[in-house]
Amino acid sequence: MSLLSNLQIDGDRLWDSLMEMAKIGPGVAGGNNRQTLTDEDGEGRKLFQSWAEAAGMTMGVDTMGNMFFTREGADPEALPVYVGSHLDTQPTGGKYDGVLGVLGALELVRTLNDLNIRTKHPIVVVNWTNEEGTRFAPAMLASGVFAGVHEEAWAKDKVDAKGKRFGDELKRIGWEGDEPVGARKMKAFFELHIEQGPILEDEGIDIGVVTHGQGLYWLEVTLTGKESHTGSTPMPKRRNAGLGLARVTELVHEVAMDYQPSAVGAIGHIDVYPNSRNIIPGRAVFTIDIRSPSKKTLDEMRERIEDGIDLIAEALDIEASVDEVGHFDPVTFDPGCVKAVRDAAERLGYSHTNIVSGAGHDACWINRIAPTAMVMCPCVDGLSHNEAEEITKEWATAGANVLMHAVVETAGVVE
Ligand code: HGY
Ligand code: MN
Ligand code: MN
Repeated sequence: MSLLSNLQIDGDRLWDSLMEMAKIGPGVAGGNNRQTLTDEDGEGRKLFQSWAEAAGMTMGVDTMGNMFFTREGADPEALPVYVGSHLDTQPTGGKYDGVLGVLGALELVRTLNDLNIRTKHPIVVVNWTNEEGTRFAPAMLASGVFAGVHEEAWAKDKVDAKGKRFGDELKRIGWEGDEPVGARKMKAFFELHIEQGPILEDEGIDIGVVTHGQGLYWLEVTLTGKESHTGSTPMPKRRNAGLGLARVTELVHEVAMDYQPSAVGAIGHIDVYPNSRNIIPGRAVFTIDIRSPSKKTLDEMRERIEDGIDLIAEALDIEASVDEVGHFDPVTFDPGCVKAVRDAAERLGYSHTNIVSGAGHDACWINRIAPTAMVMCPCVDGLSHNEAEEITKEWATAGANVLMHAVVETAGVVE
Protein backbone atom coordinates (compact mmCIF):
# COMPACT_ATOMS: atom_id res chain seq x y z
CA MET A 1 0.00 0.00 0.00
CA SER A 2 3.08 2.33 0.19
CA LEU A 3 2.33 3.49 -3.37
CA LEU A 4 -1.00 4.77 -2.22
CA SER A 5 -0.28 5.92 1.32
CA ASN A 6 -1.12 9.49 0.43
CA LEU A 7 -4.12 8.59 -1.73
CA GLN A 8 -6.77 11.20 -0.88
CA ILE A 9 -10.25 11.92 -2.22
CA ASP A 10 -11.33 15.35 -3.48
CA GLY A 11 -13.23 16.68 -0.45
CA ASP A 12 -14.64 19.70 -2.30
CA ARG A 13 -16.09 17.49 -5.03
CA LEU A 14 -17.65 15.19 -2.44
CA TRP A 15 -19.11 18.16 -0.58
CA ASP A 16 -20.52 19.67 -3.79
CA SER A 17 -22.18 16.34 -4.63
CA LEU A 18 -23.71 16.14 -1.14
CA MET A 19 -25.11 19.66 -1.50
CA GLU A 20 -26.40 18.91 -5.01
CA MET A 21 -28.18 15.74 -3.84
CA ALA A 22 -29.62 17.66 -0.87
CA LYS A 23 -31.54 19.89 -3.31
CA ILE A 24 -33.72 16.89 -4.18
CA GLY A 25 -36.58 16.30 -1.75
CA PRO A 26 -35.85 19.32 0.47
CA GLY A 27 -37.34 19.32 3.97
CA VAL A 28 -38.95 22.35 5.60
CA ALA A 29 -36.00 23.20 7.87
CA GLY A 30 -32.87 22.75 5.80
CA GLY A 31 -32.78 18.96 5.74
CA ASN A 32 -34.39 16.42 3.46
CA ASN A 33 -37.67 14.60 2.98
CA ARG A 34 -36.73 12.09 0.26
CA GLN A 35 -38.65 9.08 1.50
CA THR A 36 -38.25 5.77 -0.24
CA LEU A 37 -40.13 5.20 -3.54
CA THR A 38 -41.47 8.74 -3.67
CA ASP A 39 -40.98 10.85 -6.81
CA GLU A 40 -38.16 12.60 -4.95
CA ASP A 41 -36.44 9.25 -4.34
CA GLY A 42 -36.80 8.55 -8.05
CA GLU A 43 -35.20 11.89 -8.87
CA GLY A 44 -32.33 11.31 -6.46
CA ARG A 45 -31.73 7.89 -8.02
CA LYS A 46 -31.59 9.43 -11.49
CA LEU A 47 -29.07 12.06 -10.40
CA PHE A 48 -26.92 9.39 -8.75
CA GLN A 49 -27.15 7.21 -11.88
CA SER A 50 -26.00 10.14 -14.07
CA TRP A 51 -22.98 10.75 -11.84
CA ALA A 52 -22.06 7.07 -11.58
CA GLU A 53 -22.32 6.53 -15.33
CA ALA A 54 -20.27 9.70 -15.92
CA ALA A 55 -17.62 8.01 -13.76
CA GLY A 56 -17.58 5.15 -16.26
CA MET A 57 -19.55 2.64 -14.18
CA THR A 58 -22.24 0.33 -15.51
CA MET A 59 -25.57 0.03 -13.72
CA GLY A 60 -27.49 -3.04 -12.61
CA VAL A 61 -30.78 -2.86 -10.69
CA ASP A 62 -32.40 -5.78 -8.89
CA THR A 63 -36.08 -6.54 -8.37
CA MET A 64 -36.07 -4.63 -5.05
CA GLY A 65 -34.69 -1.52 -6.73
CA ASN A 66 -31.23 -1.89 -5.22
CA MET A 67 -28.84 -0.01 -7.53
CA PHE A 68 -25.36 -1.39 -8.32
CA PHE A 69 -22.67 0.46 -10.29
CA THR A 70 -19.63 -1.54 -11.34
CA ARG A 71 -16.10 -0.23 -11.90
CA GLU A 72 -14.32 -3.05 -13.71
CA GLY A 73 -11.27 -4.66 -12.12
CA ALA A 74 -8.23 -6.18 -13.80
CA ASP A 75 -9.62 -9.63 -12.98
CA PRO A 76 -13.26 -9.74 -14.08
CA GLU A 77 -13.64 -13.16 -12.43
CA ALA A 78 -12.62 -11.82 -9.01
CA LEU A 79 -15.50 -11.22 -6.58
CA PRO A 80 -16.19 -7.48 -6.41
CA VAL A 81 -15.74 -5.31 -3.35
CA TYR A 82 -19.08 -3.61 -2.69
CA VAL A 83 -19.35 -0.19 -1.07
CA GLY A 84 -22.33 2.05 -0.44
CA SER A 85 -25.32 2.90 1.72
CA HIS A 86 -28.77 4.48 1.11
CA LEU A 87 -30.20 7.63 -0.52
CA ASP A 88 -33.66 7.50 1.08
CA THR A 89 -34.25 9.78 4.06
CA GLN A 90 -36.54 10.20 7.02
CA PRO A 91 -39.47 12.64 6.59
CA THR A 92 -37.48 15.15 8.66
CA GLY A 93 -34.09 13.75 7.75
CA GLY A 94 -30.66 15.24 7.35
CA LYS A 95 -28.50 15.69 4.26
CA TYR A 96 -25.90 13.08 5.25
CA ASP A 97 -27.58 10.01 6.82
CA GLY A 98 -26.98 7.32 4.19
CA VAL A 99 -26.16 9.84 1.45
CA LEU A 100 -22.59 10.31 2.70
CA GLY A 101 -22.05 6.57 2.30
CA VAL A 102 -23.34 6.45 -1.26
CA LEU A 103 -21.60 9.62 -2.45
CA GLY A 104 -18.44 8.80 -0.50
CA ALA A 105 -18.32 5.53 -2.47
CA LEU A 106 -18.86 7.41 -5.73
CA GLU A 107 -16.07 9.82 -4.76
CA LEU A 108 -13.57 7.03 -4.22
CA VAL A 109 -14.28 5.78 -7.72
CA ARG A 110 -13.93 9.30 -9.13
CA THR A 111 -10.53 9.57 -7.36
CA LEU A 112 -9.30 6.20 -8.66
CA ASN A 113 -10.34 7.33 -12.15
CA ASP A 114 -8.47 10.64 -11.77
CA LEU A 115 -5.28 8.79 -10.77
CA ASN A 116 -5.83 5.96 -13.24
CA ILE A 117 -5.53 3.39 -10.50
CA ARG A 118 -6.71 -0.10 -11.34
CA THR A 119 -7.77 -2.64 -8.77
CA LYS A 120 -7.67 -6.40 -9.15
CA HIS A 121 -11.22 -6.93 -7.90
CA PRO A 122 -14.05 -4.92 -9.43
CA ILE A 123 -15.58 -2.28 -7.18
CA VAL A 124 -19.38 -1.95 -7.00
CA VAL A 125 -21.10 1.13 -5.58
CA VAL A 126 -24.53 0.44 -4.02
CA ASN A 127 -27.69 2.35 -3.16
CA TRP A 128 -29.94 0.09 -1.04
CA THR A 129 -33.69 0.68 -1.29
CA ASN A 130 -35.66 1.66 1.84
CA GLU A 131 -32.99 1.62 4.51
CA GLU A 132 -35.02 3.94 6.74
CA GLY A 133 -38.16 1.86 7.11
CA THR A 134 -40.14 5.00 7.90
CA ARG A 135 -42.62 4.74 5.00
CA PHE A 136 -42.51 0.96 4.71
CA ALA A 137 -41.46 -0.96 7.83
CA PRO A 138 -39.11 -2.57 8.65
CA ALA A 139 -35.90 -0.64 8.17
CA MET A 140 -33.17 -2.04 5.90
CA LEU A 141 -35.91 -3.81 3.96
CA ALA A 142 -34.23 -4.29 0.57
CA SER A 143 -30.81 -5.19 1.96
CA GLY A 144 -32.67 -7.66 4.17
CA VAL A 145 -34.24 -9.30 1.11
CA PHE A 146 -30.83 -9.28 -0.60
CA ALA A 147 -29.30 -11.03 2.44
CA GLY A 148 -32.07 -13.64 2.46
CA VAL A 149 -33.58 -12.43 5.76
CA HIS A 150 -36.93 -11.37 4.23
CA GLU A 151 -38.94 -12.93 1.39
CA GLU A 152 -39.25 -10.61 -1.61
CA ALA A 153 -43.04 -11.08 -1.88
CA TRP A 154 -43.47 -10.27 1.83
CA ALA A 155 -41.43 -7.10 1.37
CA LYS A 156 -43.30 -6.01 -1.74
CA ASP A 157 -46.63 -6.39 0.06
CA LYS A 158 -45.67 -3.86 2.75
CA VAL A 159 -47.98 -0.86 2.70
CA ASP A 160 -47.48 2.72 3.83
CA ALA A 161 -49.84 4.84 5.97
CA LYS A 162 -51.91 5.62 2.87
CA GLY A 163 -52.21 1.96 1.93
CA LYS A 164 -49.81 2.24 -1.00
CA ARG A 165 -47.96 -1.04 -1.63
CA PHE A 166 -44.14 -1.17 -1.80
CA GLY A 167 -44.13 -3.26 -5.00
CA ASP A 168 -46.54 -0.90 -6.76
CA GLU A 169 -44.62 2.20 -5.71
CA LEU A 170 -41.31 0.70 -6.87
CA LYS A 171 -42.90 0.06 -10.29
CA ARG A 172 -44.54 3.49 -10.34
CA ILE A 173 -41.23 5.35 -9.96
CA GLY A 174 -39.71 3.07 -12.61
CA TRP A 175 -37.00 1.49 -10.47
CA GLU A 176 -37.98 -2.16 -10.36
CA GLY A 177 -34.96 -3.83 -11.99
CA ASP A 178 -34.72 -7.27 -13.52
CA GLU A 179 -31.76 -8.72 -11.63
CA PRO A 180 -32.79 -11.44 -9.17
CA VAL A 181 -32.27 -9.90 -5.72
CA GLY A 182 -29.41 -11.50 -3.81
CA ALA A 183 -27.82 -13.14 -6.86
CA ARG A 184 -24.73 -10.96 -6.62
CA LYS A 185 -21.79 -12.38 -4.64
CA MET A 186 -19.37 -10.12 -2.78
CA LYS A 187 -15.75 -10.33 -1.63
CA ALA A 188 -16.60 -7.72 1.01
CA PHE A 189 -18.92 -4.82 1.76
CA PHE A 190 -17.95 -1.46 3.31
CA GLU A 191 -20.28 1.32 4.44
CA LEU A 192 -19.40 4.87 5.47
CA HIS A 193 -22.01 6.49 7.73
CA ILE A 194 -22.31 9.43 10.11
CA GLU A 195 -22.28 8.26 13.72
CA GLN A 196 -25.75 9.65 14.50
CA GLY A 197 -24.60 9.88 18.12
CA PRO A 198 -22.29 12.16 20.20
CA ILE A 199 -19.29 9.95 21.02
CA LEU A 200 -16.84 10.88 18.22
CA GLU A 201 -17.48 14.61 18.41
CA ASP A 202 -17.41 14.66 22.25
CA GLU A 203 -14.06 12.83 22.26
CA GLY A 204 -12.65 14.85 19.36
CA ILE A 205 -12.08 11.71 17.30
CA ASP A 206 -12.14 11.71 13.48
CA ILE A 207 -13.04 8.09 12.70
CA GLY A 208 -15.24 5.43 14.27
CA VAL A 209 -14.01 1.90 13.55
CA VAL A 210 -17.32 0.07 13.86
CA THR A 211 -16.76 -3.31 15.49
CA HIS A 212 -20.38 -4.09 16.34
CA GLY A 213 -23.95 -2.92 15.75
CA GLN A 214 -26.60 -3.07 18.47
CA GLY A 215 -29.68 -5.25 18.03
CA LEU A 216 -33.23 -3.92 17.68
CA TYR A 217 -36.91 -4.78 18.08
CA TRP A 218 -39.73 -2.77 16.53
CA LEU A 219 -42.95 -3.88 18.26
CA GLU A 220 -46.20 -2.51 16.86
CA VAL A 221 -48.80 -2.31 19.66
CA THR A 222 -52.56 -1.91 19.19
CA LEU A 223 -54.54 -0.90 22.29
CA THR A 224 -58.30 -1.10 21.90
CA GLY A 225 -60.65 0.59 24.38
CA LYS A 226 -63.91 2.37 23.63
CA GLU A 227 -64.60 5.77 22.11
CA SER A 228 -66.92 7.78 24.36
CA HIS A 229 -67.66 11.35 25.33
CA THR A 230 -64.84 13.12 27.19
CA GLY A 231 -67.40 15.19 29.08
CA SER A 232 -70.17 12.86 30.10
CA THR A 233 -68.38 9.52 30.60
CA PRO A 234 -67.65 8.99 34.32
CA MET A 235 -63.92 8.32 34.94
CA PRO A 236 -64.42 4.75 36.29
CA LYS A 237 -66.36 3.82 33.15
CA ARG A 238 -63.73 4.85 30.67
CA ARG A 239 -61.78 2.42 28.49
CA ASN A 240 -59.10 4.89 27.50
CA ALA A 241 -56.59 3.62 24.90
CA GLY A 242 -54.83 6.99 25.04
CA LEU A 243 -54.10 6.49 28.74
CA GLY A 244 -52.78 3.04 27.89
CA LEU A 245 -50.42 4.62 25.34
CA ALA A 246 -49.15 7.04 27.95
CA ARG A 247 -48.45 4.25 30.46
CA VAL A 248 -46.70 2.06 27.86
CA THR A 249 -44.56 5.03 26.83
CA GLU A 250 -43.45 5.43 30.44
CA LEU A 251 -42.91 1.66 30.77
CA VAL A 252 -40.62 1.54 27.70
CA HIS A 253 -38.56 4.42 29.08
CA GLU A 254 -38.27 2.86 32.56
CA VAL A 255 -37.23 -0.55 31.20
CA ALA A 256 -34.56 1.02 28.99
CA MET A 257 -33.27 3.07 31.94
CA ASP A 258 -32.86 -0.17 33.91
CA TYR A 259 -30.19 -1.34 31.43
CA GLN A 260 -27.97 1.70 31.20
CA PRO A 261 -25.55 2.78 29.90
CA SER A 262 -26.22 1.05 26.60
CA ALA A 263 -29.89 0.11 26.19
CA VAL A 264 -32.33 2.53 24.55
CA GLY A 265 -36.09 2.61 24.12
CA ALA A 266 -38.73 5.00 22.76
CA ILE A 267 -41.98 5.20 20.82
CA GLY A 268 -41.65 7.28 17.66
CA HIS A 269 -44.64 6.31 15.56
CA ILE A 270 -48.06 6.98 17.16
CA ASP A 271 -51.61 6.94 15.76
CA VAL A 272 -54.56 7.62 18.06
CA TYR A 273 -58.17 7.08 16.87
CA PRO A 274 -60.33 8.92 16.31
CA ASN A 275 -58.04 11.74 17.46
CA SER A 276 -60.93 14.07 18.22
CA ARG A 277 -60.72 16.64 21.00
CA ASN A 278 -63.84 15.45 22.81
CA ILE A 279 -63.70 11.69 22.24
CA ILE A 280 -61.84 9.33 24.56
CA PRO A 281 -59.38 7.47 22.30
CA GLY A 282 -60.82 4.08 21.43
CA ARG A 283 -57.68 2.87 19.74
CA ALA A 284 -53.97 3.62 19.86
CA VAL A 285 -51.50 2.07 17.39
CA PHE A 286 -47.81 2.73 18.00
CA THR A 287 -44.36 1.23 17.47
CA ILE A 288 -41.91 0.55 20.29
CA ASP A 289 -38.24 0.82 19.27
CA ILE A 290 -35.88 -0.90 21.76
CA ARG A 291 -32.18 -1.58 21.19
CA SER A 292 -29.17 -3.01 22.98
CA PRO A 293 -25.72 -4.34 22.08
CA SER A 294 -26.59 -7.43 24.13
CA LYS A 295 -29.07 -10.01 22.81
CA LYS A 296 -29.82 -11.16 26.37
CA THR A 297 -30.71 -7.61 27.42
CA LEU A 298 -32.73 -6.99 24.29
CA ASP A 299 -34.83 -10.12 24.83
CA GLU A 300 -35.24 -9.38 28.54
CA MET A 301 -36.43 -5.84 27.74
CA ARG A 302 -38.93 -7.18 25.23
CA GLU A 303 -40.30 -9.70 27.73
CA ARG A 304 -40.63 -7.10 30.52
CA ILE A 305 -42.39 -4.67 28.19
CA GLU A 306 -44.83 -7.27 26.86
CA ASP A 307 -45.67 -8.39 30.43
CA GLY A 308 -46.10 -4.75 31.42
CA ILE A 309 -48.46 -4.10 28.52
CA ASP A 310 -50.67 -6.99 29.66
CA LEU A 311 -50.90 -5.50 33.17
CA ILE A 312 -51.70 -2.02 31.81
CA ALA A 313 -54.40 -3.43 29.52
CA GLU A 314 -55.97 -5.33 32.40
CA ALA A 315 -55.93 -2.30 34.72
CA LEU A 316 -57.59 -0.09 32.08
CA ASP A 317 -60.02 -2.73 30.75
CA ILE A 318 -58.62 -2.43 27.22
CA GLU A 319 -57.32 -5.05 24.76
CA ALA A 320 -53.68 -5.17 23.69
CA SER A 321 -51.93 -6.89 20.78
CA VAL A 322 -48.20 -6.78 19.99
CA ASP A 323 -46.73 -7.51 16.55
CA GLU A 324 -42.99 -7.74 15.86
CA VAL A 325 -42.50 -5.56 12.77
CA GLY A 326 -38.72 -5.32 12.87
CA HIS A 327 -35.84 -7.21 14.45
CA PHE A 328 -32.18 -7.94 14.11
CA ASP A 329 -29.77 -9.34 16.67
CA PRO A 330 -26.61 -7.48 17.66
CA VAL A 331 -23.99 -7.67 14.90
CA THR A 332 -20.25 -8.39 15.06
CA PHE A 333 -18.54 -7.09 11.93
CA ASP A 334 -15.83 -9.02 10.11
CA PRO A 335 -12.49 -8.68 11.95
CA GLY A 336 -10.55 -8.64 8.67
CA CYS A 337 -12.61 -5.80 7.23
CA VAL A 338 -12.59 -3.96 10.56
CA LYS A 339 -8.79 -4.20 10.53
CA ALA A 340 -8.70 -2.76 6.98
CA VAL A 341 -10.67 0.23 8.29
CA ARG A 342 -8.45 0.66 11.34
CA ASP A 343 -5.23 0.30 9.30
CA ALA A 344 -6.55 2.90 6.85
CA ALA A 345 -7.25 5.38 9.64
CA GLU A 346 -3.78 4.76 11.07
CA ARG A 347 -2.06 5.09 7.71
CA LEU A 348 -3.85 8.37 7.06
CA GLY A 349 -3.03 9.69 10.51
CA TYR A 350 -6.63 10.11 11.67
CA SER A 351 -7.57 9.71 15.33
CA HIS A 352 -9.86 6.71 15.64
CA THR A 353 -11.65 4.54 18.15
CA ASN A 354 -13.65 1.32 18.16
CA ILE A 355 -17.36 2.03 18.30
CA VAL A 356 -20.67 0.14 18.43
CA SER A 357 -23.26 1.45 15.99
CA GLY A 358 -26.37 2.69 17.78
CA ALA A 359 -28.32 2.88 14.54
CA GLY A 360 -29.14 0.01 12.22
CA HIS A 361 -27.57 -0.02 8.76
CA ASP A 362 -27.73 -2.08 5.58
CA ALA A 363 -24.28 -3.33 6.58
CA CYS A 364 -25.94 -5.14 9.50
CA TRP A 365 -27.75 -7.43 7.06
CA ILE A 366 -25.01 -7.69 4.44
CA ASN A 367 -22.69 -8.83 7.23
CA ARG A 368 -24.63 -12.10 7.14
CA ILE A 369 -23.58 -12.94 3.59
CA ALA A 370 -20.21 -11.24 3.09
CA PRO A 371 -17.32 -9.92 5.21
CA THR A 372 -18.50 -6.43 6.18
CA ALA A 373 -17.33 -3.39 8.10
CA MET A 374 -18.32 0.25 8.58
CA VAL A 375 -16.53 3.54 8.86
CA MET A 376 -18.10 6.33 10.92
CA CYS A 377 -17.48 10.05 11.03
CA PRO A 378 -18.74 12.47 13.69
CA CYS A 379 -21.86 14.61 13.33
CA VAL A 380 -22.58 17.92 15.08
CA ASP A 381 -24.08 17.37 18.57
CA GLY A 382 -24.52 13.73 17.57
CA LEU A 383 -27.79 14.81 15.99
CA SER A 384 -29.48 12.79 13.24
CA HIS A 385 -33.03 12.01 12.11
CA ASN A 386 -33.46 15.76 12.43
CA GLU A 387 -33.27 18.31 9.62
CA ALA A 388 -30.55 20.14 11.53
CA GLU A 389 -28.19 17.14 11.07
CA GLU A 390 -24.77 18.59 10.22
CA ILE A 391 -21.21 17.45 9.57
CA THR A 392 -18.04 19.26 8.48
CA LYS A 393 -16.34 18.86 5.11
CA GLU A 394 -13.24 17.71 7.00
CA TRP A 395 -15.16 14.90 8.72
CA ALA A 396 -16.74 13.85 5.41
CA THR A 397 -13.33 13.88 3.72
CA ALA A 398 -11.66 11.87 6.48
CA GLY A 399 -14.43 9.28 6.40
CA ALA A 400 -14.30 8.95 2.63
CA ASN A 401 -10.49 8.69 2.66
CA VAL A 402 -10.61 5.85 5.17
CA LEU A 403 -13.39 4.18 3.16
CA MET A 404 -11.32 4.45 -0.03
CA HIS A 405 -8.18 2.99 1.56
CA ALA A 406 -10.10 0.10 3.12
CA VAL A 407 -11.81 -0.66 -0.20
CA VAL A 408 -8.65 -0.34 -2.30
CA GLU A 409 -6.67 -2.43 0.20
CA THR A 410 -9.32 -5.15 -0.06
CA ALA A 411 -9.72 -4.88 -3.85
CA GLY A 412 -5.94 -4.99 -4.39
CA VAL A 413 -4.09 -2.52 -6.60
CA VAL A 414 -2.73 -3.66 -9.94
CA GLU A 415 0.67 -1.99 -10.22
O1 HGY B 1 -33.46 2.93 12.56
C1 HGY B 1 -32.27 2.95 12.27
O2 HGY B 1 -31.42 2.66 13.07
C2 HGY B 1 -31.83 3.37 10.89
O3 HGY B 1 -31.66 4.76 10.91
N1 HGY B 1 -32.78 3.00 9.88
MN1 MN C 1 -28.76 5.59 7.64
MN1 MN D 1 -31.52 6.92 9.24
